[in-house]
Amino acid sequence: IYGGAKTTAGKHPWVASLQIKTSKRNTHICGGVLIKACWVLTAGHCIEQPAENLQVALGKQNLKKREHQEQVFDVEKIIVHYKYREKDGVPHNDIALLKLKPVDGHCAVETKYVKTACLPHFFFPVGTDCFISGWGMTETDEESHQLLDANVKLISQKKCSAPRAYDHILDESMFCAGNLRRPGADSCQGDSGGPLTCVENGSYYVYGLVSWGDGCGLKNKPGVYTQVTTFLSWIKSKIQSESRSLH
Ligand code: 4AZ
Repeated sequence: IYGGAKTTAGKHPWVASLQIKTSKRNTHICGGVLIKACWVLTAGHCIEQPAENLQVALGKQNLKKREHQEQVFDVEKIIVHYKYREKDGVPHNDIALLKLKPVDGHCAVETKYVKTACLPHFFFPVGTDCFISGWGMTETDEESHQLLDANVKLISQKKCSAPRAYDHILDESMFCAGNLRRPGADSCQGDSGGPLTCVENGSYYVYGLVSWGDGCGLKNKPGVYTQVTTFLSWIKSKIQSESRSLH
């Protein structure tokens, strides 16, 4: 996160760290967001490993420490969207579901530090102030051990498709957030798959997933996010069919 600040514990309890398990230590590769006890949303481009090599850590603040509030799960199944593809270096339909492997019959247990975010069943207006959070690159050119967050504003598709911004690149699976004129806060490498949340009536909605952008924190090049509303029926059908089937 560029232009961010260290979060207080429990401020973004749906944020997940997607990690590769290695013999030495686990390495954070992407963010994610808890939407149901056994289900985490992330970006399609985050999935380059088989499920056996991945784990999901919930309730984390400092990635370099073992924390009493953390809940760590193996991944039982990966479902990358059937229309996910990378074209000219740009990810389209950049979304995937991770099914967590239950421990003693249950996945995430709700605590002050681990909670689900709501799925958005409506659109937030352009200009809405929303949050981004993650452990990705900062303006000092290093990944953060501490979870950082920042505020970004939703930008219209028309403004973000202007020649000086992302001329003709955006489709309905994407939207931009940030500030075109005065860039400050932005997501960056390592934040991918993590949530952009917007608040309505005190509830936090996962409105976007960190997807891509031309650099980080650059003028006229805001962060681009996966539009979660576009994938609501896909998300619900996948979770339902998985929960219905017996294994
Ligand atoms: C990346 O490389 C990336 N500034 C993620 C987000 C943004 C740029 C790059 C947005 O994963």
